[in-house]
Amino acid sequence: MGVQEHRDLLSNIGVDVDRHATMMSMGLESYQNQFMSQENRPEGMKYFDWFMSEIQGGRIAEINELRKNKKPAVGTFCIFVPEEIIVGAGGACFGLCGGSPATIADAETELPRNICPLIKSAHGFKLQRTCAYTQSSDFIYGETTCEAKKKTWEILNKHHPVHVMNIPHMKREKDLKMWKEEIVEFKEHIEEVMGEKLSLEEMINGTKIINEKRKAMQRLDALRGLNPDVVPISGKDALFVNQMGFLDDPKRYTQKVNELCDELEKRVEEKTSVFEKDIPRLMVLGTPIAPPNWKLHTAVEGSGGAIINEESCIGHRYYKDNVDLDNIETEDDLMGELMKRYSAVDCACFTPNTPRIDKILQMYKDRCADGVIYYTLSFCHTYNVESHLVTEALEAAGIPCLVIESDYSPEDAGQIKTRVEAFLESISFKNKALKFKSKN
Ligand code: BJ8
Repeated sequence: MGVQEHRDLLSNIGVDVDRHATMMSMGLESYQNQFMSQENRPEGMKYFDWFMSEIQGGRIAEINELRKNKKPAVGTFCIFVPEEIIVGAGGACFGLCGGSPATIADAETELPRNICPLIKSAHGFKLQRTCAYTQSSDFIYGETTCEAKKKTWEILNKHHPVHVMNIPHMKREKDLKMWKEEIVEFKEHIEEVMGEKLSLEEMINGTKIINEKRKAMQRLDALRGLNPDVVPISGKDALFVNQMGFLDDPKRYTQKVNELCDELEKRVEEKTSVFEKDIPRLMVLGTPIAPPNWKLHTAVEGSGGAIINEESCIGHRYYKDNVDLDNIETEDDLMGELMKRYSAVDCACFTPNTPRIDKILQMYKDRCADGVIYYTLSFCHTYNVESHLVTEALEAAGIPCLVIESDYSPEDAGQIKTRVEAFLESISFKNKALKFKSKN
């Protein structure tokens, strides 16, 4: 099982198999240490442990089987790419955002040092040929959300075909009109790859599959965060499940997340928690947390806190909205509903982006959280600058907040842990004082 069994396939798609095998064995070891050592994990995590072992093996074989049948395999970097259309075409859509420090030095041979690590890590994977997903993609779909990304596409395109979707930075009527045209163009591009037209039924079918996937993720979000007395799954495990949603087959993934949720429902009923009672409940806000970037969750949950939600693109921002299929009669109706759904994404690349702040305050209240961590990747200017507005609103609402800016290097792990410990201590102190006050 795993990459060894698929060496021929990996070599055929241009993976540097020896370097890839070394990287995978390090990744698996890190996963075992950080995830499998947790106590009282739900049984349903066994599937995701298995998926991790096949992440660059069995799943890659599945994707390449689709390609053999002329189905599109599309690598993406953003939740703005309408995966419904790719899945409707019978193809595979997968995330390529990098979360590893191991490829950054190679990336810096072509990219400046002072840009976001997510982009550098992914670019480095391409230069090293150590990501079997990148190697399996017929093309990469980039977007124009931030400066680092949109200029990187021009360089990445020298190594792998990249198409770019123009995402507006405002949401005025004229911007939304252009956005809808971009979705239509995207569909036409997928048709070009397939060599045939996509029917409305196929696209509706793809949308139904992805709606079901997002519903399952919403269910997991509710179970882990909306029950103030019990945390039935660790934040680290829930994050991993969300991360795998960008790689796994969507139908199988939905089934496995729902099975996990059935188990979590029982845990909630029986008040089976993976953490001690009264543990500080934290939300994480900010930039995407791509695998294997588990640094923050490991620091928080190894210091006596529980993460009950990620307000991030690998998290709530991805699954919060579904596409309304109730009144679709024509392709134009569907394109309009896709545009509506995608333009509800509250990425910091938009100006203004006030709905994000209102949403965060509501999420905090609904989850009876005790504090938030605003997490940005270094050199992510949009999320970094927006942190000022978000933290101002949090402060006005009396919500404890810790801002952490970090990259993928392990060097600041100790410093992050110390800051998290101090933050958790102050929350515990505040909670104890409130309890005392309410008793007297
Ligand atoms: S919708 S958050 S996935 S753009 S690459 S913006 S971290 S500097 S990923 Fe994103 Fe789409 Fe928005 Fe979500 Fe910053 Fe880095 Fe840019 Fe990034």
